[in-house]
Amino acid sequence: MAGEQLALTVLMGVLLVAVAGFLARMEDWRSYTPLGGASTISGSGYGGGHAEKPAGIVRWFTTVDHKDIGILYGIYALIAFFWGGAAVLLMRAELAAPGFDIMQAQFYNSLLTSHGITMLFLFGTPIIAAFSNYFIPLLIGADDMAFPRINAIAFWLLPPGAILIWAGFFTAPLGIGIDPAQTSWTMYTPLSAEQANAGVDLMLLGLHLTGVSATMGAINFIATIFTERGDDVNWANLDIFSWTILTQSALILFAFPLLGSALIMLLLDRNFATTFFAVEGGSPILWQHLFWFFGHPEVYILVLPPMGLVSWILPKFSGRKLFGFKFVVYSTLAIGVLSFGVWAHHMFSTGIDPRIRASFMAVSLAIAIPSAVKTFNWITTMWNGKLRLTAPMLFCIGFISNFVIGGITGVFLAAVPVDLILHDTYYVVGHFHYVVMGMIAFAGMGALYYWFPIVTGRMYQRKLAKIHFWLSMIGTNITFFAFLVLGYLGMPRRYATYQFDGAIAPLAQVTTLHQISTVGAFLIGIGQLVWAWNMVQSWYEGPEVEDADPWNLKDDGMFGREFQWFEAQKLAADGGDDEVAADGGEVKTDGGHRKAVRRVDE
Ligand code: HEM
Ligand SMILES: [Cu+2]
Repeated sequence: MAGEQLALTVLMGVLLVAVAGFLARMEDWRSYTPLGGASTISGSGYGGGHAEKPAGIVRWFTTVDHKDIGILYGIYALIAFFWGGAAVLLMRAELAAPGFDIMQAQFYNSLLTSHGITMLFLFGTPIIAAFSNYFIPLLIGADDMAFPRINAIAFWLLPPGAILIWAGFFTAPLGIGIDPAQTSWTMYTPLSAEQANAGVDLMLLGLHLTGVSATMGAINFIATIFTERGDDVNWANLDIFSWTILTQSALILFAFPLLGSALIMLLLDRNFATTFFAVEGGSPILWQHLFWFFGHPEVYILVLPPMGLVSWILPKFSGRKLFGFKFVVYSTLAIGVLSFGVWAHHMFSTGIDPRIRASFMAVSLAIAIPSAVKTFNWITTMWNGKLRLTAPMLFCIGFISNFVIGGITGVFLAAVPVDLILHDTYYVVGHFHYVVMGMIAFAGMGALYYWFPIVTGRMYQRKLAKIHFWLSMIGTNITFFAFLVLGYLGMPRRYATYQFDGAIAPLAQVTTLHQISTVGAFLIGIGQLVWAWNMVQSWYEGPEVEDADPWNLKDDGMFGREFQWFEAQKLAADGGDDEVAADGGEVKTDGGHRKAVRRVDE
């Protein structure tokens, strides 16, 4: 035994020395300065002159360039999206018939848990970070984030986080007793405290890492937006997307450390016999308070930036400026503040004092006001506009119409008497899926299409993009409208099977609605396959974008700063002198001086 350990230690030592040796021998790794990476003070990088990025895989592992990190976030989020999507298609297949047909309850529960956690923490937050990392510096005229290296570290905390969160699925087949967690995404105690399975601990640790990552990112965005704006960007003309990211970052700063603390308490309860959440001597309801004080702001952490994306993209294809810009900003801030005052609307049925319930109901209803302000501003922006139904615009319009259903169902739930009937039914699941799928994923897709030319220099296949939109839109509404109806029929959420007493609930109808919803889910899935094919094919072979204004935004005076940057980049590329361009030569675009930074390796 001791001999084995000694051998293992020696082996690890040799491995470490080998890695250190490899790093030391890597060409120039110390002097590697990615473009704009260190420009916060001098604006021209350090180490004298430019250095080219390393090629291939080393570039992606060492980059601190905000654009590269944005792409990394995007790829990571999309891998998670497919994982979460695969999990849910299995679940929907199981629910197409009432009994246990293709899996057992344990596996269903672990898919349910993985789906929720993955979509919210590994897809939702990172897909937003993908856009904010890539585009915020371009939109505010900064060379990079305020802390480029912290930016890279924040991203690199995520892959280990995902591996820990998913670990149970990889270790279950090994038969070593570490199974996927079955706690659902809310991790309610006492269930989550008492499930004796190390997979739960791994998941909690992984979640903790993603929270640290999000907090680091938020601090970076706040610092960037406060200190790195170009000379001509002030608070009054800061773009709407940056405003929503600034608000989101503030919410993250208050919410995620709280989740982190609650997770630690849960880990202590599980492993060190503390009793924070114990039924005797502690309180399971305490978990719900802590979780939802984080959890409700989290839903706005997820939805505010997509609202910002729509507020930015929708006017471009309406040929008009965003209507009531100031009010869109104010409503963003109002939602941000209010979102910390409504957490107990997730706990109406836990038996809290009716007077407290009433006040939480009032604040929850109040959130509908700034939400409606935004909706009316979007509609007014389109009113009498010159609408162009490109793929990004279709996704924006789909976003708004899904928000109407998602928001109004939320208002119903915020009313205590209604909630007491519908709580923990499929109605709640329908409500928040209209928001998370119908809004967050839709805005993400719209922005992906809108900025595809900037990121890849190519255009996507427009026809496939429209097919993608219609499959997603129809699929989303079939799937989640069926959920709302299922909720009214009394179908409880989180169940792997359903067998009602015919006198209480009509089993035949419930089964039909589940089947409808399963068909809808598969439509969404097919849509995403079309999208994946379009992205990959167009990235390699799509027609190159010749004009820096692929959307003809100049005609309407809507040529945004990120496209100005794109134009400057193209001009510098056509000018032929790579060295100068790579070093950040000054190029004048309409407005002010901006750095022409170009990726030298492309
Ligand atoms: C007008 C705005 C909204 C109101 C009034 C509202 C209200 C509510 C209420 C009262 C519940 C609790 C229902 C229950 O469990 O019985 C709920 C659940 C939920 N809402 Fe909303 N909501 C709104 C917008 C949003 C948005 C924008 C998101 C997401 C970005 C969202 C995501 C969720 C989620 C994830 C749940 C379920 C949590 C769970 O139990 O697993 N909601 N909403
Ligand atoms: Cu809430």
